[in-house]
Amino acid sequence: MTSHRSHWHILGAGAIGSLWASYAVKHDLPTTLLLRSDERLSQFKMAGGILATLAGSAELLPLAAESCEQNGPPIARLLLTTKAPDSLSAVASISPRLASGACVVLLQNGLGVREELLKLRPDLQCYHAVTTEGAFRPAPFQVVHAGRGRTLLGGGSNDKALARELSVGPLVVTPDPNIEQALWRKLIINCAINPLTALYRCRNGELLDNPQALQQLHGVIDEALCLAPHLQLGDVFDGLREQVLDVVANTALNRSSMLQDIESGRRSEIDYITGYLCRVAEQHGIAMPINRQLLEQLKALPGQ
Ligand code: NAD
Ligand code: KPL
Repeated sequence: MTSHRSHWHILGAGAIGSLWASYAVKHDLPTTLLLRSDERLSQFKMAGGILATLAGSAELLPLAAESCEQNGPPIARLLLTTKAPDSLSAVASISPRLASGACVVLLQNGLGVREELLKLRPDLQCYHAVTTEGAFRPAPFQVVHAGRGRTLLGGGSNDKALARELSVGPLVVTPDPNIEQALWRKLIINCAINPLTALYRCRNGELLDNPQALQQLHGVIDEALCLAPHLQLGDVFDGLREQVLDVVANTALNRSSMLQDIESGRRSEIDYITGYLCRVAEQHGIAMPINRQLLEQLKALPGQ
């Protein structure tokens, strides 16, 4: 009954990639995880799959997995769930397997990866997805679905079919013909919250209690608003300040992904968040001193 469903490969078996893979296997979407090396693949096999806590109780899901170091059948549909800075090298490692004109859905925070991938492989059909699902990885090959959200997908002529295919169980993916707007709104939300929480080493909600951080947060938004007329994206930034403050309040207890990256010495997504905003502003001759300073401060931290 499900044999007509396309086969998806998922590159980036972290929290979000494992979340999609886990629901996919439970809802009969043929899916294969792509692990970075033969060594990771042996560890995965030893673990017996992904230990997934999707609705309170944990279950071991024996997912199909392959190593990026081995050749294999051609890949026609790829869900890319690496962090933004790892994307290009990850896709390059499987490029020989990526079919000509393959569909690649970028399910990530930040912007700028699409342009990098298209330089590497101009034939790819790249789509963007934006999600507010929440997942974390308590240990390798484990995932917890921590918060239900929604996911938008767009960027090409096949939005509807891809969104339908990637809707598995409670992960509902909705095609969005205005995905650029959703991406920009999410980008500004991340520009306002992520670098400040990483620099002040605080939870999202604590930004509201710190007058200096709050002033900077409003400064980030003011500068972003100056860009709005140049982006030709309609009313994309209307109500943005209120939306940022709502996200801060609704995720008050969260430690942002950038704070977590900085604290664990991983490279953060700053170049694809604040860095992207600053690059676009520069192309339009707009100064962004507050964002630029945050970018420089973040990049001066160890490991960045
Ligand atoms: P993660 O760090 O848990 O997962 C990324 C995975 O990519 C890791 O398992 C890593 O080993 C793998 N990877 C890196 N380089 C690779 C390579 N060369 N080959 C194969 N695999 C490679 O990150 P995440 O939390 O799943 O986030 C993924 C993206 O989704 C990020 O852009 C993040 O900002 C965004 N996001 C995450 C959440 C969430 O709740 N976790 C929510 C919304 C958006
Ligand atoms: O997307 C996020 C992140 O941490 O990357 C926010 C919305 C700031 C929630 O923590």
